Formats: sequence, C-alpha cells, structure tokens
Amino acid sequence: MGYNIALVGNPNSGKTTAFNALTGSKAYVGNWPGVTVEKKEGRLRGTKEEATLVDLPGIYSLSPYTPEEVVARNYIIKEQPDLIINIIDASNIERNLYLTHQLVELGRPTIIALNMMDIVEKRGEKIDLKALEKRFGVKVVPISAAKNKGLEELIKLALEVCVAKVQIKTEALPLEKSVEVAIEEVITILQDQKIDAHYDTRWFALKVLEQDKEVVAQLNLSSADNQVIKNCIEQLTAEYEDDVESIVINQRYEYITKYINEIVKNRMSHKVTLS
Ligand code: GDP
Ligand code: K
Ligand code: MG
Repeated sequence: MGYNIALVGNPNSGKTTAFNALTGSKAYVGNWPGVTVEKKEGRLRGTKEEATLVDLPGIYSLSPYTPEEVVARNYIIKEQPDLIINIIDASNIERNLYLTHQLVELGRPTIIALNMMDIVEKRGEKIDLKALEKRFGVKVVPISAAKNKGLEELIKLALEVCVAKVQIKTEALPLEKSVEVAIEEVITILQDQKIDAHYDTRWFALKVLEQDKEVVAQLNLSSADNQVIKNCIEQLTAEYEDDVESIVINQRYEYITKYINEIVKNRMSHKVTLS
C-alpha cells in the first residue's frame, strides 16, 4: 500500500524543480488521458513508505477553462490524493494565494510548500508563517527548491500527514454573507441529488451557483428546485451587479488583500512579475 501526493501550483512556482529534488532523477513521464498535458510521476525519495509524487500541470485557478485546469481539478477530486502539496512562489505570494484560496475549498488534505524563500530573504521581506497558516488553515513549510533547502522538512511533514490523513482536511474560507446564504440554500437542494461522493458538498454548491458546466451536467433537478437555484443566482447577480463567478473571484482577492500585510512584512508590492 502506498500514498499518492500531488504537487499543485501556478506555472513557474517551482513545481518541476521541487519534483526533481523530491524524487531524484527517476520519473515516469507520460500524458494525461485524452489531453496533451504532460503527466510526471515519481517516487518520493529517501522514504520507507511508498509515496508517489505527481507533478500536476501549472494552473492559476480551478475553473474548467483550460485542459490543465481540468486535469488538475479532476485529479484532485476523482483520484483523491492522500496529500496535496500546494507549491507557492513566495516572491509572488499574493497572486499565488488565489489558487490556494480555491484549493482549500476542496476539503482535501493540503499543505503549503512556500518556495523561493531565498528570493524573499534577499529582498528583505519577511513572511509570517504562523499568520499564513492561520488565515488559510494549512501547514506551511518554507523551502528553496532550487537551493535544496527545506526539502527534508517538507518530506517529513508530507509523510506525517499521509499517515494521519483525516485530521487535516481543509476548510473553505468565508465568502460574504449573501453568498454563504445562497450556498446553504443550494446545499439543502443537493441533499436529494445523487452526487458523486468524491465532491465536497459546499464546493459543489458554489459551483452550481457559478453554473460550472461540469457540475451542472450532473444535476437532475425538479423544476421547483431549479427555480430556487435560479432565484439564488438572480438575487446575487442583482445585489452585486455581476455574475456569480466574478463575485466569487472578487471576494477571493478581497480575502487575500485583507490579510496580505499581516502575512508579508516589508512587502515589495511593486515587484509584481508577470510570466
Ligand atoms: P514550474 O513551472 O512550477 O514547474 O516551475 P519550475 O520548476 O520550472 O521553476 C521555474 C523557475 O524558477 C526555474 O527557473 C527554476 O530554476 C526557478 N526556481 C525554482 N525554485 C526556485 C527557488 O527555490 N529559488 C529560486 N531562486 N529559483 C527557483
Ligand atoms: K516552467
Ligand atoms: Mg513544470
């Protein structure tokens, strides 16, 4: 019996560098079924337990708009890895946390590997790891994958979590009251639906409100229930004068903006690099 660990993060966050450092050179490279997105798997090095590391494609979001997003999202939801390691580029932490905000919503065991800490240190920035852990509800290990730093600690925590998996399910971060109320209403409706048990109910309900095509296609609603959902969506749309997906995107960014100065001290906010 072995464990499955998935590396998830933005493009250029250092996933492949971390993957190579965590597995050594031996990796199996193929394609994800049906898409030309590279799939890379390797064995976590230096461990007695069999732990397989999967390098998921780099993504900015868990919306199903690109093949990479679909692959990453389906892998996390359907394959249910024992652990998600969210690789964050600490030198671009504000932008990277947008994906983290979505990942914790899936209710899966997740930890953060805060990569590129060498750059953060060179800049004279300071990241409050405890604050980051508190605001996102996940454990954080600082690393510099390219400098081979922090990897032993990361492997140690990863294996600890794999063994005690149930204890570290993540939780969705709060959205504004009206959105939460709508989510609750949809959850009530979903109780009568035969939904794949792999889905987190709150996540599924939010995706119904966003009219996510993959999720909506799985529903078989009475016209009354359909009407309730339609009303929820219309109320939110009217209140915020925006579509639900955009409302949620904005609230994710607002959450990050609210706490970023607590998490990063001496932040060089002008140094945003676009890749
Ligand atoms: P991926 O797209 O997430 O797979 O990212 P890569 O592993 O390809 O890394 C993107 C770039 O960041 C490469 O040039 C790496 O050498 C560099 N990189 C990765 N980790 C670190 C790190 O810890 N510190 C620094 N300074 N650079 C890093
Ligand atoms: K790259
Ligand atoms: Mg890569």
